[in-house]
Amino acid sequence: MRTESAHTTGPAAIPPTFAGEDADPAALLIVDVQKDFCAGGALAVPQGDSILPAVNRYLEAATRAGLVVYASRDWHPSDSRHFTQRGGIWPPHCVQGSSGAEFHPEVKLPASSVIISKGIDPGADGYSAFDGQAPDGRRFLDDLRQRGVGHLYVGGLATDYCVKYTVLDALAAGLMVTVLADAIAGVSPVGSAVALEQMEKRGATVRTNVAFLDRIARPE
Ligand code: VGL
Ligand code: ZN
Repeated sequence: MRTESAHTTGPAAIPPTFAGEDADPAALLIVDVQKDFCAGGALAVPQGDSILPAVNRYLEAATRAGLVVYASRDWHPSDSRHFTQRGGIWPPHCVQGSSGAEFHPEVKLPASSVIISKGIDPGADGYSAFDGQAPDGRRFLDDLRQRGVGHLYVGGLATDYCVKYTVLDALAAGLMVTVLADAIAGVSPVGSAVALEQMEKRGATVRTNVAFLDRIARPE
């Protein structure tokens, strides 16, 4: 009995996937915190501005912990089919190069942030950051893969549209996803509650006050 149990304990008892996934680099993605989605903007999300302090706390904590920081932006051509005058459901917003498309001036994005532009195709809504591209033209998923990112932490606007579609695409791509519940706001309260349920059902973890402390490398 004693000799047999010696064969079943030790390293084999550690779930093989856990250590690997957790050791992968992580990234923070802040979705669409742009002027048009905040108070006074063309498509203001109720309470959109209320997430700004939390977003800044996460940006600071992520930078300290060495996470890659991405910021997506809605970046539509003025003739987008996403807009009401072309048959879509939204008033014009985040038109490429416009003031409303700028990041909110209070968001403290580190200079090293990778900007992901999405909604560029005039024929598509482009809600998901995974429809977007990095400044060098590479798709978001290719950039994540190149950096070996295995875990994406997500905050931003709006819970029931761009955050939701981005999170579902991230899960479909096999990434671990943590939704930062204190750093998101939605267009509709009911839509946002349903969206969070969908994200959790597909495997996302929803958390608040994430400090990324487990990501900070400590000397032995
Ligand atoms: C978004 C509506 C229209 C978003 C973008 O960023 O969630 N919502 N375009
Ligand atoms: Zn849009």
